[in-house]
Amino acid sequence: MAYFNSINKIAFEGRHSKNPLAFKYYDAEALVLGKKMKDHFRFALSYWHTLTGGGADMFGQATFERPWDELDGLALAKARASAAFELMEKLGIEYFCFHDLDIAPEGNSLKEKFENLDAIVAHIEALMKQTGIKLLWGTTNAFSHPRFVHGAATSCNADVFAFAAAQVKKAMDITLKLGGENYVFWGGREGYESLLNTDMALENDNYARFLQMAVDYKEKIGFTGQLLIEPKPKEPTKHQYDFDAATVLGFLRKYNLQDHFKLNIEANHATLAGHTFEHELQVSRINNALGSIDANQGDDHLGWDTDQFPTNIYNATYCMVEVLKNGGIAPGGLNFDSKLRRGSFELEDLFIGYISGMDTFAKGLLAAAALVEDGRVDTFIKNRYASYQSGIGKSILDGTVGFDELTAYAMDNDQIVNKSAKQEWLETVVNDVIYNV
Ligand code: XLS
Ligand code: CA
Ligand code: CA
Repeated sequence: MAYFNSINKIAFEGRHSKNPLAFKYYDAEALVLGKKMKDHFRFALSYWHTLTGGGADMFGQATFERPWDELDGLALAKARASAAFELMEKLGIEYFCFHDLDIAPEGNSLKEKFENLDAIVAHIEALMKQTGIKLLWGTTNAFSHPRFVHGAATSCNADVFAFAAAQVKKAMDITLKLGGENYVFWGGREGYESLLNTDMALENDNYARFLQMAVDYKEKIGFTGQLLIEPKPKEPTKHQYDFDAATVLGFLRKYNLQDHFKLNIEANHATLAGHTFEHELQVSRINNALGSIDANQGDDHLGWDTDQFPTNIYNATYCMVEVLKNGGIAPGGLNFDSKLRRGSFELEDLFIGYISGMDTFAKGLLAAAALVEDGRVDTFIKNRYASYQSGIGKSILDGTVGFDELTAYAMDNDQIVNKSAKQEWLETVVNDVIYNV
């Protein structure tokens, strides 16, 4: 059964098109720096916002009008899966990602939950075969149900730790069965509200124990995909353990897990942490840990995780500069961890949201490629550090001097001359490039 009958496959019509249901910049097969646009991104649909989100917020009920909402149980789950694949095919999106809870009903026991998952996975597998659409990553929702009130792997209750482990095991099995290329851990409720009731050291150790079990299980079942951790600083808990990229990298190194995990960086999680998106991407990249990207944006005037479809071309440009410098994002991708505003409740708004996000990133990719080719920014950065290419700077890099030698050098060179950082000029270079692509 088709759900979007009035909407045809979305075509690329070029930048002068005024058709809301057409791409203006995203031309999947077009080559950028010798690679197809679609392969730069590996765009993925996020199942939770797109299929299960209804637009409810803490003050009001769901508003979205969805034809599958008449159904419930497994029939609803199957209808949503069929709708997801129709949507992806029409948008030309080749990957999807999901939480276990997004695709199948919870049931009344763990056994029932697993049975529901098996039933729906068979349906999804058939849709994947039929369409050629692939799984970017699977994950587990270990944060919504009341049992996770105190966390999952960091819960004070060992029964919850065990339940979460069973859930992750099953979700990893499914990810393997569906040929998923990554498996994501987002900390959900792994954090705390008050130290008055929290043993932080034990919670941290347990979180590491849990992740080590996931690594062991991955090896046991022969899952060769990438394991990813997604940093987020707050929401739902006040102090999330996976605060930002640097915190997660420090945690992984403390527990000797750094060779097994890369990072899934989300745009608005970066801004909630007080960083820019590109900061988080670059911290990951220079630590050889950039694994995948959740592409969305927050609202400049709201301090929470609004998960909006990305429209900010500067952010998309800086993001794609990082992706290009990373040599691409595969086996990760760019998933739209984005949802519609509550007032955008019509079915076609789903298409408009994705088109807008894909066009924003396409424009960002073109600008990023132009910026790299233009070379003015990279050349400026290189020259800014020229003092390390010879003389005393080179000795510092070579490790041939210490405080004594540097003091002797500084005695004769204490009249320091610095040069301007030229930020305003560099910002006009970026504008110049963006305006002209
Ligand atoms: C929540 C996270 C979540 C993860 C997957 O803020 O973004 O959606 O991506 O659990
Ligand atoms: Ca996310
Ligand atoms: Ca988010």
